[in-house]
Amino acid sequence: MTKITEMIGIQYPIFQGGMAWVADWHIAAAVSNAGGLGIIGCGGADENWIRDQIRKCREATDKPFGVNVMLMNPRAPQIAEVLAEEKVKVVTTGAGSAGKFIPMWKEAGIIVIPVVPSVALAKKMEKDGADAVIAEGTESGGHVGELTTMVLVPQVVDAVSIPVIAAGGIADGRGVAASFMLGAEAVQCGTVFCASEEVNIHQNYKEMIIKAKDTSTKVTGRSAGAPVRQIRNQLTAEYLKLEEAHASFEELEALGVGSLRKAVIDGDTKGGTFMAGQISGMINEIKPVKTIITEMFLQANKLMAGAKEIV
Ligand code: TUI
Repeated sequence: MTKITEMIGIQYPIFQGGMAWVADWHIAAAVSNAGGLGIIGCGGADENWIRDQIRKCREATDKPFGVNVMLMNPRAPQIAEVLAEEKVKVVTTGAGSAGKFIPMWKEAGIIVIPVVPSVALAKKMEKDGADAVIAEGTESGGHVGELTTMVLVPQVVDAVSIPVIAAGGIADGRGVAASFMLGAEAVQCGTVFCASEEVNIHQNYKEMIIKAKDTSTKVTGRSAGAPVRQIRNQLTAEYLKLEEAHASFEELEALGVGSLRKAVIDGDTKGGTFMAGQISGMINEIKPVKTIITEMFLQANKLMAGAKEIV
């Protein structure tokens, strides 16, 4: 039991990251049914898609679940309204500042938890009325900030009074225990749920993660102002070569367009963007969601009980 499990009414203090294209109702319902907080990721989708996903998720679970809004999506304002209408239990946000939407969501009774890559944004979100923040380190897959989980989490914990959820590089009980030692009240995991039986993505995506080693991810898009961590392949090689040659924003965008769909739907191992975190190297097996979560917390509890003997 932590402040987060009590606030949301979940059994285990674990969120599933709202991964664009990957996190639809299938994985969200599976995680919620296993006692964590499943999250539907809006990514670049529109408000009709998300309304349909919320309804499907409500049919598949009677447990709390959340929705993530990717704030770089031009339709974020319309999506924000649908979430207020639907009165979803939890909203998380990423890739921007959630400030202007928070009053509308709070009025609808929604628990609002933005992802933050820095202390400054964590403080701003607290001031704007967020209920908690997810401090996400650069170990994560997808759109990343600069700081690692190890340095970001304790600094955010010291800077705000609301609960902090740790994200980035967590995929087993050691990561969970370490997060609690840093002052977190819960963890958020993405990559490990991409290697689950229930996630609705191409088998090649799952296998890319299983085969990855510690150094298999690369960050592309730094020069375009949108750094994205993904498993290296032909596309990342081409992209990084273009970036080194100071290619224009348009050229880079042309290479990346539709590439996440190519990964998730087509399983295009050469031309797809396989967003995944640095912890991919430690994930070697595809498991049911329930097994992932229960093993993680069994190990974390053992480690934390043992920690009393160390100190
Ligand atoms: O958002 C994520 N991860 C994502 S979003 C995504 S979709 C995408 N695809 C291609 C290019 C860009 C996005 C894939 N993965 N994680 C949460 C996160 N938020 N990481 C970093 C941030 C962040 C960065 C800057 C949050 C706020 C922020 O603030 C800027 C500001 O306006 O103050």
